[in-house]
Amino acid sequence: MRRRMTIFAVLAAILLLAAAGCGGKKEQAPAGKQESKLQLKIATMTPANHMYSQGAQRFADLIKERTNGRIEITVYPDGQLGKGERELLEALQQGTVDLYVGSTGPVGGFSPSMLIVDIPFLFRDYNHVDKVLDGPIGRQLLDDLEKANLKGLAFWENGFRNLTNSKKPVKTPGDASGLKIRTMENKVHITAWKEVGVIATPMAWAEVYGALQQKVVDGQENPVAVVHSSKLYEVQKYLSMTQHVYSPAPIIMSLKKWQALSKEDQDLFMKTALEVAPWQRKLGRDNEQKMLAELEQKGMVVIKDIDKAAWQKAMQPAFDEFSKQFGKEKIDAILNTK
Ligand code: EAX
Repeated sequence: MRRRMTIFAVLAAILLLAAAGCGGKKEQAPAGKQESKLQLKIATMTPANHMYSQGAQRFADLIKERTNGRIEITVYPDGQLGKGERELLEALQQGTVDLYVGSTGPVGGFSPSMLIVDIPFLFRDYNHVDKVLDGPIGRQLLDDLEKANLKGLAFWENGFRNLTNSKKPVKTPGDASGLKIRTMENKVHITAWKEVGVIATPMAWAEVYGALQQKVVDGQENPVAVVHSSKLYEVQKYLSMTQHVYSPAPIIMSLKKWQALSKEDQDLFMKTALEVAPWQRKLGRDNEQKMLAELEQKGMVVIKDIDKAAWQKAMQPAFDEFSKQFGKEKIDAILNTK
C-alpha cells in the first residue's frame, strides 16, 4: 500500500511539473495593439544640401507622417555608409543598407539595361527626360533591377553632366584631349571620354575630391549641383557646360527589405517616391543659374558657349557602339518620345 502511495505521489508531482513547463513562456497579452516601429537607412554620396539628400529627407518625412511615426527612415548623406555608389548598391543587395539615392552610373554593372540612359546626348532636354523616365520605358528599367535583388521605386535627378578641370579652359573636344579625367565606373562613359581623347580614369565618388586636390586627375564631370554642393570650386578652375549626358538618380530599395514590407506599405513607398520625383528634380533645375553664379563668385571660370554638336560628334562612336548593343528600336523608342 505504502509503495503504491509513493508511486502515486511521484506521478502526481511529475504531472504537475510537466503542466507548468509544457506550455512554454506564456506570451503576455500585449497591452493594446502596439504596432512595432520600423527603422530604415537611406544613403547618398552627396552632402545634406544636395538634391539627392534633400529628396531623401522629404521622402523620409512623408513616410513618417503617413505612418504616424511607425516607419522612421534616417538619411545618411555624404558617403557615410559607403565610399561610392557601387558599394552602396552592393550593401542594398546584402540588406545592410535599406535605400539609396544616387546616379545610374554604376547601376548598369548590376542591371545592364540601365546603361542605356548613360548614352551621350540621348536626352534632348528636361521635358524629354521626364516623358521617357516617367513613362513605360523608365518603369521597365526600374523593374529590371529586381533581377539584381534591387527594387527601383522612381527616377529622381542628378542632372545634365558638365566637364570641370584644373588645367585650362575647355571649349572643344580637342581642348580636352590628353587631360586625365575621372569618370564614373560606367563603360558607356569610359568609352565616350576615350573617344574625346582624354585619359579616362574610373573612380568611386568618395575618392574624387582628394584626387583632384592632389592632381592625380585633372578633371571630372558632373551636374552643376554636384560641383556646387561638393565644393569642387576649391579644386577645379574651369567648368565647361558640355551637358554631354543626362544623369538620372533613381531611388532604389533593397529587394529583401521591400519584400518584408506589407502590400500597403509597399504602395505607400512607391506612391511617395513618385510624388517626390518632380519636387526633387525642380531643386536642381530651378537653382542651376543661381549655383552657376555662386561658382563664378567662388572663382570658377564657367565656359557657356559650347559647340554641343562638336561634342556630340566626338562621342558619336560611343553612341553608335551602345546603340548596337541595345538595339536600334530601344534607342529610337527613346529618341522618338515626344
Ligand atoms: O555624387 O559618381 C558620380 O559622379 C555621380 O554623379 C554621383 O552621384 C556624384
